[in-house]
Amino acid sequence: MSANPTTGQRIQRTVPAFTQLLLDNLYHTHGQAVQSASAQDGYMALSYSVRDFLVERWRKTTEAQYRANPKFVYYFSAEYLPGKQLARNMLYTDTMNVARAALAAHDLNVDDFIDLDIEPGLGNGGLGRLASCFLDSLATLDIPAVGYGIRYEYGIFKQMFRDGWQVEKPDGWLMYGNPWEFPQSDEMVMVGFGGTVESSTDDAGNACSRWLPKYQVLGEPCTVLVPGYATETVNILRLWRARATEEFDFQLFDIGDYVKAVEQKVYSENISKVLYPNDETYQGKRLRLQQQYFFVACSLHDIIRRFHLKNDDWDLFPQKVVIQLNDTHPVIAIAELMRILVDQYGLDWDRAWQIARDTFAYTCHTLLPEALEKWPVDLLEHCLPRHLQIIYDINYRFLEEVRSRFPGDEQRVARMSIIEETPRRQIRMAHLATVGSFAVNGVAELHSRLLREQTLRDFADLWPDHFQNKTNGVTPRRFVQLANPRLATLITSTIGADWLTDLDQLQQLEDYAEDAAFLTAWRDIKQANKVALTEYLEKSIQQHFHPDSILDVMAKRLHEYKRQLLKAMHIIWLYQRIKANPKLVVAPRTFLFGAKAAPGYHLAKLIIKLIHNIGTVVNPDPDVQGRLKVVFPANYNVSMAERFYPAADLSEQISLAGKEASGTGNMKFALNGALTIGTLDGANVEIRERVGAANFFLFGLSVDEVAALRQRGYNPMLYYQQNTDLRNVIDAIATGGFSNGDMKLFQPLVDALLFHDQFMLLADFQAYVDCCEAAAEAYQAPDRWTRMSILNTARCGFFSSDRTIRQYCDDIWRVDSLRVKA
Ligand code: NBG
Repeated sequence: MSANPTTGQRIQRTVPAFTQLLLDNLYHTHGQAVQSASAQDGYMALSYSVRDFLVERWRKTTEAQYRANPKFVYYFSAEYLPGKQLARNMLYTDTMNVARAALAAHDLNVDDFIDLDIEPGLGNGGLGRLASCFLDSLATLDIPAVGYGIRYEYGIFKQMFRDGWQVEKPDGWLMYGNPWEFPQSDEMVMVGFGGTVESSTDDAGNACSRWLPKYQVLGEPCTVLVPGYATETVNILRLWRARATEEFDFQLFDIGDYVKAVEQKVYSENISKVLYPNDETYQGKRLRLQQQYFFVACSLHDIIRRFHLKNDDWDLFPQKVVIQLNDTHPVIAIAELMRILVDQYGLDWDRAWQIARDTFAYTCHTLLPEALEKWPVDLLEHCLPRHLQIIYDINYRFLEEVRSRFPGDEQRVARMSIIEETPRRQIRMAHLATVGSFAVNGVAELHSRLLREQTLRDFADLWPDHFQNKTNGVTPRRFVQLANPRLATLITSTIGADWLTDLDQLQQLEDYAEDAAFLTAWRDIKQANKVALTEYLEKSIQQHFHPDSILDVMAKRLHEYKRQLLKAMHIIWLYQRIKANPKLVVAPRTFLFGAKAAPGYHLAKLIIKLIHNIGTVVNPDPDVQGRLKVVFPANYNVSMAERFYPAADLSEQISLAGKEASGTGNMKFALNGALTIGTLDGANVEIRERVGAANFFLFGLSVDEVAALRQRGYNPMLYYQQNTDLRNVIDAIATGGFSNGDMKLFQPLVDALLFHDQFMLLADFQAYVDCCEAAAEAYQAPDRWTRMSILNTARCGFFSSDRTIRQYCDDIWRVDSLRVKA
């Protein structure tokens, strides 16, 4: 079938047309004949065919955007976790049914191809997934937007378990090709590194600077299409890939030094080679700084090119461009834009600064000091000497402003400076971000308040209007419709399909919370989802859990502040109760974990090992009689998460209050009808407010109580001494109860608990155990539990990322939608 040259339209959504398209793509695009096609060939042909539908919309979107010359949102993020794309793209192009029918005619099952789709692991956790939810909502709301990031050749490591220990393997996700990206080498960008700065004076006597980089690296954009749901808009995500300017050095090659001949190429291309697998910790590694600069330099170049397509007055820039900085990772962009405006385009400093400051907005995603990036001054001097000068200039002017507002308060000046002087001279990227942006936001009410009152308090004193809150959200398309089709079907047949783009509509489900037939249908779906999950686990890791047991799930990155160890301690507590009295009536429970630990985070890895060892002791114990089960499949990722949410009964959100900025898994569980057991932390606070205190299992210290306890002097040992149950739990770990008598293995965990307990597990232990008991008790009344479950879904419409994005559009970005005509 050939394209219609005037409309570009060549595809129709009918089974014969789709069949033809598939064959055409298999043969012409992929170069394979039907007779010899493998499953992978079929997958590629199917993906290309679905992509064809997207391309048509993309062309239309690009055209409409070009014509309208609107303001664009540019989302800068070092991480994205888009999840599998084939099923999503089929849903969004409405091609699932024709594809299924076309394939069935050849005895092929569309689901087998969906399984072959690879998930890009270009992020660590919540921050990367949030970026992908935001792109989804931006397109769905028809907002002109482009995401920018890095095309890591290796994403987040693949996790395996060997004897209960985490083992990491490289994630070669591009091994079999990627049908979802368009490499656009004609739009390659040159990026400099290192070198020196040349100072001179222009004809008018003004000082000028020119950066003379030591070497250059090419950035090649790979464009991924981001469709909106139920709209024509297809936005793009541009991921930059580093390429060497020279393939090899001919002179060295000629004299036979083949390794040295390609050295520069290897060095350059290392920049986009691999994602740093840290979550909430920052490592001052040069390559990481190079990655950050590389992608923002490429992206700014691209943005300015796009701006100049239709505009030439720089003062219009902030009216056409808003750049959202996703955490501190892209913050060097502020200095880069200043460099471009001042050094390359000759704008005077004040005008350039006005433009930069009106263009950037910054989202902070943490409260942990170790996650706030700081770059050593000498490292910057070496890699980006001109940027360092610019940062000094920004800081000089900024500190003048602080001094004039708070005369004589030099301590404040030192606290607020972009440069930290001791123990080592470092650039505080969060300060640079705050100074160089017109808005700063946190990601949940509580988090935004703590940012204002603690982390960035001095800045909030200076510029109170700068600070905002934008509570996170999640896309209901992926996390309800695609992940939980049974529930989605029930919801749509009950209240219609509008909830998918207007999640507040879920409220209408409240009317059915007393309807016996609806309750049964709801419960049956949860049960079916649990059965499906147990079948999947059986098949993939030969582990089974009983679908009648309470499915209690803790799935998130492994970090001490998230307190997976507290969950482990609860399991041990339960086990000890059963051992003490095997006839005790306890509700059967399955504890399901999903978590990756940063490869260098030893305590986190030890917690993984402990959870595994608890499973090895508890699962086969005849006294337990299958009433407790610990399951911990390896390699938790977006696809696995999509299997967990629909099946979960209980969602564990048990971080120490004041540590989890927001959480987004908490929202996904609740939307799928899981009840939360949690602390007053991050977005839990808002979830509880919405679903109602009666439908949320709350425990633990509040932020204020944590602060007061620390003030008084927290001594974990007191709790250990005073609480027998707690002591028994810790003693069992310490004396080798879960390590075949080895008293050394878990000693670092025991010591951390007894002598530091930074995250106050011991203080919250009793409250947590009691709350778990209350939840298990509540589960015994199925109708009441189901009603609570329905109310969780019905009242969580607020947590749609569509709502979050609308708020960003109205309060920060000031952008309008641009509807693309069909
Ligand atoms: C994470 C927080 C989460 C939050 C996500 C998305 C970082 C630095 N922060 O609580 O820990 O939900 O960001 O905002 O990864």
